[in-house]
Amino acid sequence: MASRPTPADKFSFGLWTVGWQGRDPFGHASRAPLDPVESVHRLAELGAYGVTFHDDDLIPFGADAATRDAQIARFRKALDETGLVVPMVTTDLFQHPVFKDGGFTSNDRDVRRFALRKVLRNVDLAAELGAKTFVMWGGREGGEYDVAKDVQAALERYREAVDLLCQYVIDRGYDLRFALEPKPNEPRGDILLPTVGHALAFISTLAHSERVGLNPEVGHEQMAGLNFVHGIAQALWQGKLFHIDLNGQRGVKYDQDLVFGHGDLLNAFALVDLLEHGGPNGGPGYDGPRHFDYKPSRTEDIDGVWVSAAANMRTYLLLKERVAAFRADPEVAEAMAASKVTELGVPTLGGGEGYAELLADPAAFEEFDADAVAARGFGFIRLNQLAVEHVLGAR
Ligand code: 3MF
Ligand code: MG
Ligand code: MG
Repeated sequence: MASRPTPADKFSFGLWTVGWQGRDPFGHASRAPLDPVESVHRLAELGAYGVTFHDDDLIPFGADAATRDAQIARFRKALDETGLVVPMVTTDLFQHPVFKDGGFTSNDRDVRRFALRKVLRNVDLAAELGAKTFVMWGGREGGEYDVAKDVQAALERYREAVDLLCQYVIDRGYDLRFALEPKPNEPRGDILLPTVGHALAFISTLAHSERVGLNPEVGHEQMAGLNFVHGIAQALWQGKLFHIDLNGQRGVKYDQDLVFGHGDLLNAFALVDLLEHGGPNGGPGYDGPRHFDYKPSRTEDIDGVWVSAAANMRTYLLLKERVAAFRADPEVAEAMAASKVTELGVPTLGGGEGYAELLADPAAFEEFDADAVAARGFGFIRLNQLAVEHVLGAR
């Protein structure tokens, strides 16, 4: 059975996750507010190593300087008492109605200038607290009406904002990178940079693209019907997995923010395998924070909140254990070879070969027996069943 989480596991939580009061579009809050100081202590007791936050999770929007300083001081004291670190900070550009048409891409220029000032202020706080990643989820960047948003101009404004923020961080000498968080919809009908792929393409246009990567979230890609493991594999392959939001989602529907593994468990198994071990042909894994961005369902009381926080970490550790057993199973190794999973790691061209040599190789074409090769099965189902049996603890 999986061991208890420890700081070495690098589990982190957003203040807004355990602190969610259960307010949804159809119902009032079902839980009392939670003091961030209490959250820090409880998360540390449960074995987390880090805590993250939006500015407004800690400091009420519009608070005066004295209130802001006092809140930060209380939070810092809790960090010192528990040893919890702040690996990531983010800015709330979605709750206040001033951002109802977005922050960086609002049609209203004054709002865009205010949004940038809000983020710049929070970037300073992130650097002060030692965060290495600054996440930007543009939840309100988007629209409902195609004729009301010039998407090309919005992308120009988005790039203008990210370029400015990068320049600021470079000029201040902060050891901080940005991670964009794609999401297809909710709260906007359509959000800009809706998927990992869109965000990667956007990043390639930036002035300081090396400083900008991704913070993909399990449920966000799954809301778009996409395979999260494929998205993460590509982000890793491009050196862009700067951070990750782990949670659970059951298919293409509203944003559920379930506990990690409480959605597509087999995909979660493959995800933990990829993060922990990298690809089976030596592709990179991930050593950053295992950050949970979930919501303790509205049905739970405060005890249920802490049960759910522990459940995220325990599920991850159980999957990590199951994945290790899968990787160590000789039958799995044999099935992977039989399925040619490892043959995909072999370059298609031989050393020194180019198109001329390929054209001159009769085995590649003239003598290639397509029908005979087509008759061979790949054995993927046997391999997948071995994975299922490891997940179920049957092997
Ligand atoms: C919404 C999210 C966001 C982001 C957060 C971090 C409120 O679906 O996932 O959580 O993760 O803003 O930047
Ligand atoms: Mg989310
Ligand atoms: Mg998220």
